[in-house]
Amino acid sequence: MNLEKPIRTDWTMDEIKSIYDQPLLELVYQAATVHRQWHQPLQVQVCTLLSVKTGGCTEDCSYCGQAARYHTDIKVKALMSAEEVISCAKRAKEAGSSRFCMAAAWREVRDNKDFDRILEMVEGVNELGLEVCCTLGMLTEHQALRLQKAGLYAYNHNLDSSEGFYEEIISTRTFGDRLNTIDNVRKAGISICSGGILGLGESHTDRMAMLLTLATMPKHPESVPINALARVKGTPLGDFPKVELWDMVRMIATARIIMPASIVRLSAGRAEMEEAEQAWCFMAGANSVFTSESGTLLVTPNPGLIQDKIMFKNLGLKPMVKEVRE
Ligand code: SAM
Ligand code: DTB
Ligand code: SF4
Repeated sequence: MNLEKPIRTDWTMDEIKSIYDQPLLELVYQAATVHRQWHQPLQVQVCTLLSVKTGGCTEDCSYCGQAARYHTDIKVKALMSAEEVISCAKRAKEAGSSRFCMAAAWREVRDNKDFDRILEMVEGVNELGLEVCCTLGMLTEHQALRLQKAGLYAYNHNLDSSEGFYEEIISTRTFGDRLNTIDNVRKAGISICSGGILGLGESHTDRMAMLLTLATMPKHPESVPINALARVKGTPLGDFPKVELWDMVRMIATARIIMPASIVRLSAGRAEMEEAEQAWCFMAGANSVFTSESGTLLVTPNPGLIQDKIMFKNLGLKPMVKEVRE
């Protein structure tokens, strides 16, 4: 904990704008300075991501290859068995991950056998001594509590974009639904992982507005994933332009400055980034990445374990052993 400067939850749009709009190198320098006041800058949290249920989702998120209504090449895969998932988590731990995130292509959690199986997975992964995370769609307060009791450490639920832009990309749920689930997760005492995606056609103001929502929550999300749109053929955004590196750097740096204690994760987009480009993101304050055994994120490519090992060595980075919790 940095005692000199408190964590602020009263940021204004004007203040965020004056940080975000700075000349890039000045912004990166400031972010790198804040990063060093709050974190060990050479430690990067490695979070293994596993898609435990893939595709066939009823939502219409226009960026997502797993939405059933778009014609993509993605193969639908039923919910994995708890044994399979737990042995994957074991291998992730051996390979240096400290967090294991299980993702399901669901709109929301239902109180059925599948949820019981998820709870079994959470228990098993928790017993391995890993920080267990899930991202399963919307949750009620009661479901969040059941997950917490099973040993869930964190829940990923992204805002994705600004409130104003939200309905341009998703019509089957609202921004308010997202906030409601985040509230339910918070009430259950689970750590929050929430961020968004760049490259959906949003403006810089939308990006800042999303950061404002995150940074003015009563407590900042403990992790903030910043994703670049992973373009999936067949989705409405499949042929959108690639997100510029400097846009990712600007977003990461601003997030680092306004949410200094949070883990900022360089999430989707790494497959299309050179090592030197990723290094800019780490310099700007990113201190977490997603990895996976399969070399895919959920359904799109991601650097493999070996490639990341080489990058860590080249940049002098070390996998974070465990997140320091306030
Ligand atoms: N179905 C649940 C939900 O939407 O909350 C959990 C899984 S969903 C794949 C988790 C997050 O992945 C989404 O909220 C979104 O931020 C991100 N995501 C999905 N597709 C993406 C893409 N093509 N590019 C970048 N991020 C993406
Ligand atoms: C997050 O912020 N990014 C991850 C995770 N949370 C679950 C997912 C990114 C998905 C990228 C596209 C895909 O592979 O489906
Ligand atoms: Fe479904 Fe999640 Fe993809 Fe939206 S982002 S379509 S809710 S899997």
